[in-house]
Amino acid sequence: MIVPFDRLFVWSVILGICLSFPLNSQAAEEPRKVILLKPERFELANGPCMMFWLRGANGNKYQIESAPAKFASRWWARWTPVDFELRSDGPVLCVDLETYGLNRLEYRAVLVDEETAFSGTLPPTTEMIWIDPGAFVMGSSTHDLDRDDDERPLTVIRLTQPYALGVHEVTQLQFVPVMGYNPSRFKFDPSHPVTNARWEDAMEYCRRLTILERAAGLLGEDYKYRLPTEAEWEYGCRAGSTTRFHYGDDPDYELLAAYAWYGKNSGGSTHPVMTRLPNAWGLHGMHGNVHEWCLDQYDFLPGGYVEDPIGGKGGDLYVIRGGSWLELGKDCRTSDRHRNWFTSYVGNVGFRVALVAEE
Ligand SMILES: [Ca+2]
Ligand SMILES: [Ca+2]
Repeated sequence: MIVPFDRLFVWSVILGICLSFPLNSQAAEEPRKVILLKPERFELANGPCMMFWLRGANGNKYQIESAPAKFASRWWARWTPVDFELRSDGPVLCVDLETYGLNRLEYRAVLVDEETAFSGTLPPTTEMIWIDPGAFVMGSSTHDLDRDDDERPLTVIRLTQPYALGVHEVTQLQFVPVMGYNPSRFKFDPSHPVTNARWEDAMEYCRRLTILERAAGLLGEDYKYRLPTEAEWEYGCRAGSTTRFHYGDDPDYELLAAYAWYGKNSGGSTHPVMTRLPNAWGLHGMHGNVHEWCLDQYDFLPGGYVEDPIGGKGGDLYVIRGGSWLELGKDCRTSDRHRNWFTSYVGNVGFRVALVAEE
């Protein structure tokens, strides 16, 4: 995936300044080429930021990863969800304007070689449901006595582009061929959703699936997989409904067990996908089984009217949705919002993929 340079301004400012400047770099961690970067803290008018210089060959594509130094063992995670391509031999000054208040203290650049970066194989077909553009109200009303504060203010959202969602959560059967390992808490049946996948693992799965399906002629260059935004997730879950669950309000949670594996009926584990009733658009597991990572950083709902939102000034907390085998019924409601450190491995969190047009 080659991303236009200016695309990165969404996440940060990358300035191409060709100056001679000392660079702390070393080759390590074969087969991935890794350049450890030496960040420096600078004070800007609106707060501190981190800067570092990257030297590489013109045309090389790098993924910048960061780690919170507070962890003894580094938890490298993507700084940006996109790769960027050097347009000169560098050095290039990279500025992380979003670091203040966050834990991104160490940085490295990993050379992206899409031909050899991984040895994954095509997983079983990912069945997708296409969803037309449309508008809906995100959040919950005062009629919902179990609503949490972060489900308001109600926000009118219009999704302007068609997209598709996986019919079910990504299973271990799908995850393992692509990623080469199974992180799941419950491994006794590969038709269970994958769990213990970090946010960046889910993002990497989407990136690899895109490459694999394109190489096999199953996916055009103009489409890609990624995590759904929180708005895409809730719109898909609602399937036109305005009630607490996609099948109705269910005030006493009497019907939930027919649609969801959750704390009251799961027996303390995940279950094979598509073994509860789907919503009106044919999506399974939108309530329960595993929480699902979204693309967005966690933040409060903006209120008002928003088009195609991608939430996000919440730092390293990312949105998970839908409840899980572990939760109470209230935590499986359509509008209920959860969050997790994007570096965390959790036994009740998985994901489903979205398919969207390449920008
Ligand atoms: Ca789910
Ligand atoms: Ca909540």
